[in-house]
Amino acid sequence: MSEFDKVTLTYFGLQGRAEAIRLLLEDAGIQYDDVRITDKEQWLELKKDTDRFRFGQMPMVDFNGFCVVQSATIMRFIASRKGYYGATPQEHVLVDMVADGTEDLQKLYLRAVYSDDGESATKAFLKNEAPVKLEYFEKILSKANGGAAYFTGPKATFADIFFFDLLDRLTTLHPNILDPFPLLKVFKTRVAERPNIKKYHEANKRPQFVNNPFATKLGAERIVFD
Ligand SMILES: N[C@@H](CCC(=O)N[C@@H](CS)C(=O)NCC(=O)O)C(=O)O
Repeated sequence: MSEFDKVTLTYFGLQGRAEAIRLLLEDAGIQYDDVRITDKEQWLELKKDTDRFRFGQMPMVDFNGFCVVQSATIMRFIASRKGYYGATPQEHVLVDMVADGTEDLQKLYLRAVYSDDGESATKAFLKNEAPVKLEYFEKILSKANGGAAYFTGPKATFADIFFFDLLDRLTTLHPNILDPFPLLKVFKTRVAERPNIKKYHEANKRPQFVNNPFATKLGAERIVFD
């Protein structure tokens, strides 16, 4: 009996913090039920179940009765079981550094898109903060086989998939944001071309909304720069 015999992901009907988990499950070829909560009352009822939703939040993934919350913890659990966490202790640490760096950038992104002055805050983020952070990722990637593969070398890890998902969100808003970062640009294509990820994207199974459309107008729209 394995935790992966029956996997159920529960989240809102959004990409949001669940999309990197979906991508990892897809890439690893793990079958899962994708439960998308769209009714507020239903969520408020589920939120009370703190045995399963320990912090009253989603995403939550039920691995055959083992309920895990916190998106990064969920990815780390899948990664450690399915070979997406590096081959040596040093690689493992590098994977964690890239994942934690991705979370830092994701927090800046979320703060901008969900701020009251969403569009101008997001413009400022995409013009100023994001490129500064992306430069660090470009350099880290260059250190692994000259950027010819993934952040820790030839094999993709959960950090690659997590970072890819964030790049996808950034380029949705600002299609040219990766122009100064040639390695990141090719990296994004490399991950998108992974067979199971490609299949998932082509199947049009992704939730339509990147972010909560009731809390921000930003998500699928491009930001228009002057
Ligand atoms: N650190 C948590 C954050 C989870 C989180 O903020 N979840 C939000 C949606 S992205 C949520 O459940 N909001 C509804 C609520 O708090 O009632 C993670 O990474 O999973």
